[in-house]
Amino acid sequence: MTHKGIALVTGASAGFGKAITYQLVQDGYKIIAVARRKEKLEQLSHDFPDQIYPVVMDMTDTRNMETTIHTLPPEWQEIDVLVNNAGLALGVDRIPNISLSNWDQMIKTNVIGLIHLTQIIIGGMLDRKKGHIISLGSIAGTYPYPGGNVYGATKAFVAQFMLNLKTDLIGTPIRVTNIEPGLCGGTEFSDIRLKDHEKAQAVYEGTTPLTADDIAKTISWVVGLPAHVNINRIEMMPVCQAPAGVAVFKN
Ligand code: 8X3
Repeated sequence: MTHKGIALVTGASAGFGKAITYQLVQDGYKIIAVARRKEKLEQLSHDFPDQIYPVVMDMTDTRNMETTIHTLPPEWQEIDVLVNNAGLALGVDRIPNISLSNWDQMIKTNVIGLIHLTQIIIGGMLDRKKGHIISLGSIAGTYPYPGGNVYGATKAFVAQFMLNLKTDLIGTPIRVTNIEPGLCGGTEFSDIRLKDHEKAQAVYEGTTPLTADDIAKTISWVVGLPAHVNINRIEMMPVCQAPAGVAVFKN
């Protein structure tokens, strides 16, 4: 069966990454599904054995990244779409009551892992004169909120990196898009962030948040646009959310 191309999705084993993987399979792509959790990846590739190639990789282990990508089987080497989805938030405590190791882990995954993987994959895209790099940013990269500190800063980095990437790549056919979602439910995001299931559930009480499928459908649309159309960035929120929050301290 012919396919539309190969997409590499990081953080593919759950949440946004899993929804993006299934959506792009439906769209006719073959997927290199990257994640740390082998068993979860095996479930994905069990569902679509011909369309999904699982790769166990930790985004914070940049030493092995290049070898992992360059030793993919020959039929999986020509990556057309890179979806930099892997990322996490840890904690909502305010400075200075934070964990430096949480900060380091967010920077290693959301920033260092993302830029290394992008740099490793972009060379092949340029050689083949074809490619689309999509990153998952966040509204937290634009709007500050209490306890957002380094998480928001990593997503501000991603937003600016993607704009600068687009700028460096002018004159090439490579497309570059940053997707910036707001409140999004039904994933492990808040469980990982808060390390407390009840508190994580409470984040979404009384709301109709975005879903991973909403994000996947948006990516499907962005990827499916004609080759001359580049969506630079998309900010998405559920209807129940608004970008207001400027604080005034009064005595
Ligand atoms: C996820 C959205 O609002 O929790 O990045 O920062 S938010």
